[in-house]
Amino acid sequence: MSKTIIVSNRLPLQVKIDNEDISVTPSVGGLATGMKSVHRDSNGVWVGWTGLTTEEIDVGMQKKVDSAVRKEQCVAVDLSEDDIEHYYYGFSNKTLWPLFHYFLEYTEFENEAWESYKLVNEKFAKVVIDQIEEGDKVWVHDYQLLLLPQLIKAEKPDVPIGFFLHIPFPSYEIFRTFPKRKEILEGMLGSDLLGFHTYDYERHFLSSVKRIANKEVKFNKITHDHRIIKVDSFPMGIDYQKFENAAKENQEQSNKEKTKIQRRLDEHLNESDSAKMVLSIDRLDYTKGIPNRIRAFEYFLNKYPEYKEKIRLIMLAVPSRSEVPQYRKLKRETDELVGRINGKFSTVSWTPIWYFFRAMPFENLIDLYTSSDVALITPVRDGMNLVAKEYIATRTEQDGVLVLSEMAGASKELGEALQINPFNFEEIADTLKQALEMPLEEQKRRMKNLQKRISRYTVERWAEEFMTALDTSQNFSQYIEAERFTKKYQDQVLKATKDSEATLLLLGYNGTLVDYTYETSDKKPDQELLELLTNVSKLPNVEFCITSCSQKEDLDKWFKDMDCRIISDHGAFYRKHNIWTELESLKKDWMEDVISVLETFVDRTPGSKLEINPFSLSWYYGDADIELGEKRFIEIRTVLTSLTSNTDLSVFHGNKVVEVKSNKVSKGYAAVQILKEKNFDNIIAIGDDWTDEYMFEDLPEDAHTIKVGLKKTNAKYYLTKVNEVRQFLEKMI
Ligand code: ADQ
Repeated sequence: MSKTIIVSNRLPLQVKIDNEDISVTPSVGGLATGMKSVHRDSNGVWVGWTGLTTEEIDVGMQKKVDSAVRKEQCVAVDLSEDDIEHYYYGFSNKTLWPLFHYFLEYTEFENEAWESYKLVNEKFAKVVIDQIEEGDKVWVHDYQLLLLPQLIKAEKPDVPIGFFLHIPFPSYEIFRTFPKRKEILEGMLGSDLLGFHTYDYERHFLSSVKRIANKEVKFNKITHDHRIIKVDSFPMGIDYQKFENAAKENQEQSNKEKTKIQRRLDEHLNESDSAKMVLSIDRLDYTKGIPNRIRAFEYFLNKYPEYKEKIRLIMLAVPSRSEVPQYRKLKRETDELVGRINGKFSTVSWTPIWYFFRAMPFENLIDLYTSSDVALITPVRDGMNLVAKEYIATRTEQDGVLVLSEMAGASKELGEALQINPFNFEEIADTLKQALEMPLEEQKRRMKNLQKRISRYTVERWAEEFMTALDTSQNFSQYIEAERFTKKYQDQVLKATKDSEATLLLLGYNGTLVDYTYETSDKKPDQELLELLTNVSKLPNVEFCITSCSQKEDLDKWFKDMDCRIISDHGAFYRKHNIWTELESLKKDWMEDVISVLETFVDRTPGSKLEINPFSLSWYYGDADIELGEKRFIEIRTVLTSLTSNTDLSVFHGNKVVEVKSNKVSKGYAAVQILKEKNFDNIIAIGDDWTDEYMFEDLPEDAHTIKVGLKKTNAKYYLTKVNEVRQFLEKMI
């Protein structure tokens, strides 16, 4: 039975070794819940680190740990102290985390950490590859494993790989500053499906893919390495039921059953009718905007002194990454700020901020959520922020107000929350006042809508939608409207060829028989291809013709002694029995006018160039800024279409090229002329570019037409790469 292999830095469990005893406790976090249907319920395997370094596990214990972990459907990747120091605290948390959260001033780049990051990604790849069986899928999580998809794809090209990034993807202007930007993108592009929390991250990623990796991007699809990679947003949700049920139970508890925290919270709320509680919960991380929040709270108390002694900010911060200097600095700063403000405002009976620096058990979290009138969540950057969603789920009476930073991914979905800019203290103070004074009806109206949305799009649903998208990611037929030229179809065409009296085989050249290149001098056929074509030319019932956009002089030189036909220059010239003829006598008097138009575009679009061919003009913008190129392309198309109306000229758009040529020059027209020579009872046409599309269209209905590459086509079938064309010809021989 096929399975999904989930991969994340940490396994969803805690391993403890006490003398000879090993205890393994599964964690109940959001991700583990979301993945349940993919992992626990369907034979899945989770690959990751146990949390114990190899130095912490005695040699004799290693096997026992592995088998204890295995019982939880997990497989451990062994990491040493050194790995954790450089790959985890180093590259992941001192480089990628700050960079992706726009903290350029915190972003360190050290080669040693990068080397360790590569090495650990390779360690993960090895373990994952060992687990892969026929029909399996892989789902990789998060920024610690950005290189992993490509490492797996290189070894297992047919295995569908999904990747989800839990943190923001930064804008191109930030990402471009990073020394290993290309390597990171290449790593991610090993995936078949890439998921982000929001459309903004998706858009930033695609922009970097276009500009840095120079890949073709159409809407949310990237063509890379003979594959189509789909990029989409999947906003992660929470286990809604769990939070809602816990909140309901919490409300039903009698006084005796209440936790200590709950009793203290109640005391505060009972002090006066107007006592209010404002809650913030985060990991202690500089991205969460904690100092800004405290300062904004101070600003609020100064601006609205009537709230003194009535309002309390409960700030819960979970210790996090304290090995990284910036986190220690943040801890000091937070302690000082809380101390200063409490010192400044406290009275005998009131302290404005209650600050807890620790993790809390689940029931205490629920106490806090259900007791707070306002949740004040003000990250300066946050991939999603699940705390905001958890607060909503616990408001069973539909009261309470969420004040949320517009920099959190969650803000895109939570439109009814009061949204603030976390750098604007004035706005935070005023919004906090608005939240505290919001009429109950309005609270309910907003909360109801928020609940409706996040109770529908839960973490389980998130995982399901991602998996469904991954399942269909390799079905290219939906994008290109042709069928894959599988063994079954190949056998049919080969049989038709064998049975035929006379087969005509039309073969494109650059991009069909050799890998596509812009440079003419690099297009020369290799020895292997020459031998292959020589053997094809010896087949008694097959006549083949190379149909190319290249110039006749080049083609003539490359295929000097080959017994084949050639159509050159997009279909302008034809070689048969080594004699060239011009298929149409063509006028060139239009060229001068069009050249002057195209030259103005070359001047205004740095990196673009004009190519003057005997019968056509081409404007290439492959080296221009991608977005400027696309913008100019739209302008040029409009100008040229009006210039060429009522003439026998046509304007075409190819791979970063606009071409103007006479309608009479076409591979389709040329191919039809060959068909007039003789009665071919079997026709096979293989080509990769837009000029071949005319040939596919003009050939008789029963011709076998095959597109090379993943683009929308008029052909019946498609192959993805040159190698597959050569293998097909090999079979024909
Ligand atoms: P985090 O940065 O960890 O996650 P968040 O999404 O808010 O941020 O999740 C925190 C989780 O920890 C919540 O489930 C919360 O209940 C829990 N938690 C917080 N404080 C706690 C405490 N003191 N005690 C116990 N539990 C506590 C990263 C990204 C986010 C993204 C998530 C999921 O940074 O942007 O939303 O992954 O993709």
